[in-house]
Amino acid sequence: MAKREVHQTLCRMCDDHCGINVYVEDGKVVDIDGNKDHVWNKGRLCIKGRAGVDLNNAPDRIRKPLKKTENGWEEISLEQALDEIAAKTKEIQSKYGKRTMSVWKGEAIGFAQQEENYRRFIHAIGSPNYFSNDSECFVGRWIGYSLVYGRWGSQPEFINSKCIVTWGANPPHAHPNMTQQINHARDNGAKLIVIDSRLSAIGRQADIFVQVKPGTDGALAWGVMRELIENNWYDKEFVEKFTLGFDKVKEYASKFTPEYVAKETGIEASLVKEVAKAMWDNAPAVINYVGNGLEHHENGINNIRAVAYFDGLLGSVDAKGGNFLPSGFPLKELTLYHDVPLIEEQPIGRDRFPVLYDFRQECHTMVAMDTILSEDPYPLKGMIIAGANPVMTNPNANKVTEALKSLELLVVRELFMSETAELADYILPAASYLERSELHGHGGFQVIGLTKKVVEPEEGIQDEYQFLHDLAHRLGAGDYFPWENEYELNKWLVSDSGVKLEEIEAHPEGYNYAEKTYHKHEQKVADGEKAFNTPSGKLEFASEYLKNLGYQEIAEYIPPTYVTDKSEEYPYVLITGARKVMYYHGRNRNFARLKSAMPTPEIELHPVDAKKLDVVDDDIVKVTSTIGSIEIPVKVMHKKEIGEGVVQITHGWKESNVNILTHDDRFDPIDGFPLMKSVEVKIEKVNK
Ligand SMILES: Nc1nc2c(c(=O)[nH]1)N[C@H]1C(S)=C(S)[C@@H](COP(=O)(O)OP(=O)(O)OC[C@H]3O[C@@H](n4cnc5c(=O)[nH]c(N)nc54)[C@H](O)[C@@H]3O)O[C@H]1N2
Ligand SMILES: Nc1nc2c(c(=O)[nH]1)N[C@H]1C(S)=C(S)[C@@H](COP(=O)(O)OP(=O)(O)OC[C@H]3O[C@@H](n4cnc5c(=O)[nH]c(N)nc54)[C@H](O)[C@@H]3O)O[C@H]1N2
Ligand code: SF4
Ligand SMILES: [Mo]
Repeated sequence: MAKREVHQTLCRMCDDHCGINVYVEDGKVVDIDGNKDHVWNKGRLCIKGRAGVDLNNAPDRIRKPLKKTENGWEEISLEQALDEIAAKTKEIQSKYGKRTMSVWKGEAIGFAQQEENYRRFIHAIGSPNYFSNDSECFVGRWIGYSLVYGRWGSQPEFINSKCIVTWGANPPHAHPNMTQQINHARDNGAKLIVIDSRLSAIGRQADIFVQVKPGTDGALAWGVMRELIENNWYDKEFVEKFTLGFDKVKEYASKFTPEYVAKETGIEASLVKEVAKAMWDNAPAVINYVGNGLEHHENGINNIRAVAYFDGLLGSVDAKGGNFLPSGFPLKELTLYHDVPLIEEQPIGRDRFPVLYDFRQECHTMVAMDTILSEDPYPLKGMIIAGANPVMTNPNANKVTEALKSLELLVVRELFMSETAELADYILPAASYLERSELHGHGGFQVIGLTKKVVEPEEGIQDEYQFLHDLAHRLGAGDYFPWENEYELNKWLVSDSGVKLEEIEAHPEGYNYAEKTYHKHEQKVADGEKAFNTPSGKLEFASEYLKNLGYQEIAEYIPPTYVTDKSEEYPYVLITGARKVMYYHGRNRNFARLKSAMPTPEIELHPVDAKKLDVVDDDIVKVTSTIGSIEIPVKVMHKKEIGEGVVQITHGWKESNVNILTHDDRFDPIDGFPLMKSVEVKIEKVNK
């Protein structure tokens, strides 16, 4: 009988990094279950967790480097692939300039060390052009919160909270183990308020469910603020000591009467006060948690900023049971922004969306495709994509395909033949998360952990670090990649922290690096430091920085275009991307055990709309926006689940790619996030 080994590591089928036990026999992953000791998931896994076995052993996994030839894909050796990619990169850089090469990292390789590796690499070879999925992911929230108090309130302390308010978030599908923490808080008496355009899984459990029309959350937030201020339900001491611009908030909020909010958002007027009262009764142990639902709108950032204001009014920022601000683990800096800023090389999108670049130092994916196609302000000729599938995940998918096809060099690092990989000149087989090793923190618990390499990848398959190391050495930038392998890099990363990598490794349940302390702003002021990491050092209701750039100084509410400029031709409002627990963007449809749970795409429709369109479940409709059409099966919802005139399609389906309909030229003006929710569409029955 084969000997069975158990390795304790972290799951990376999503970015939540649950603790797992991986069972290995004869060098092969045979099973995965939950690590009961891990601080985050306490032994629980979601349905994707065990499917890590399927991912690693998938029969359709790409195992050899592939080169596109006139006769289709040809298998080549890794050496040949790296040599040819290096030669082509040199050719492009000498012909058009160094900045015409770029990299694009995707969700599948995460947000920490792999992201920094790619930033380091592209700067090391003289180009500023680092793109990532982040310019359509959490960065809208990150910037919205950072503008207000210098950090993103992403580590809510559910367990001690007395009132949890979710805005456009869907934890049971998107963050299953976070949902357990919310449930524990409720067992301890916490109130749950859910604000969503659909009656989602968490909405069903809520004490108060508020069904807003898409893109109108800002009106509700201002309405709730008005109640708080008019009733004197706010933390005067905090506002006085730590905030800037309260008078402007007070004045602007006064317009948002419950009746006006009801008209804007489509909710009952009485709910506005109910929400405000629940917040005040439980302050400061109140969490306002913002999800993806407030991004992907033309007014996203200001709606998010408006929600972030609650942390100031209620004093919940860094409060026990509020939005906790963790102290990060002191990793060494892997990026080269201090040494090689490359600003003079005009990072793509920086002039168009300076706020995104200021805050994130990354180029904008919404500008990438136009730059490739127009060569304005300069050509972009080569791209290395790792862990992303923009053909399925970026707006205006037809344009994405056209642009990526026109590159002189497209390298895609993948496990599977994705829609984007199909367009590549070279596909390099990438190590799965079970075949590489990286550091990951759980800020809310102040712990750090190491995902371990539990099996060796087959020959020809490389982890991201090894690939960048080998390519950089071929391109004369080897000095920037001195570590022999990823493990050595990890050792270097922790070398200033006072903690050894081995020590972190010995704590698969999470290595606790710091005790939690609250209200750190108070201590900072006592120490003569700035209370918050904003230009003024205060929690900024009013932002001089934004004002100077020509944006609204306070988070003004701008109604969505589908309301202000109602279209007769495109009468429905499409929201996209509501997560389904078994899928991950375009991923996992090749795993039978996951696909059986939801075998086809679907458009969620209100029963009245279904009647109007004369359709029932599984009928096919054609959905058309101003830029494209798709066909998709119908799912008729209960009348309470979705608003009349509102429809929802989850992205990631090849046969009905909703991003053919979404817009890359309509965006939030502050961060440039694309319009992928509140998209105007028309719907017709397809007679088959
Ligand atoms: N299974 C699975 N999990 C995932 C992912 C995945 O693809 N699959 N993706 C991961 C990633 S990268 C991210 S960024 C997170 C996202 O995590 P979440 O934001 O928590 O998840 P979403 O499903 O995007 O939730 C968006 C919710 O907003 C609602 N909504 C849409 N428009 C509006 C609006 O205008 N106002 C309000 N109030 N609600 C609105 C939708 O109905 C939906 O319930 O999920 C992560 N987790
Ligand atoms: N319409 C619409 N579109 C959306 C959204 C929405 O709400 N609505 N949400 C957006 C959001 S929040 C995000 S984050 C983006 C995500 O968009 P992307 O970053 O493009 O993410 P995925 O589609 O998951 O692509 C990941 C690819 O990496 C591959 N992969 C898996 N594991 C590994 C690995 O270990 N290494 C490597 N090299 N590759 C691997 C997978 O096979 C997959 O093809 O999508 C966005 N797109
Ligand atoms: S929530 Fe699921 S997919 Fe995400 S890390 Fe945990 S088990 Fe893995
Ligand atoms: Mo995301």
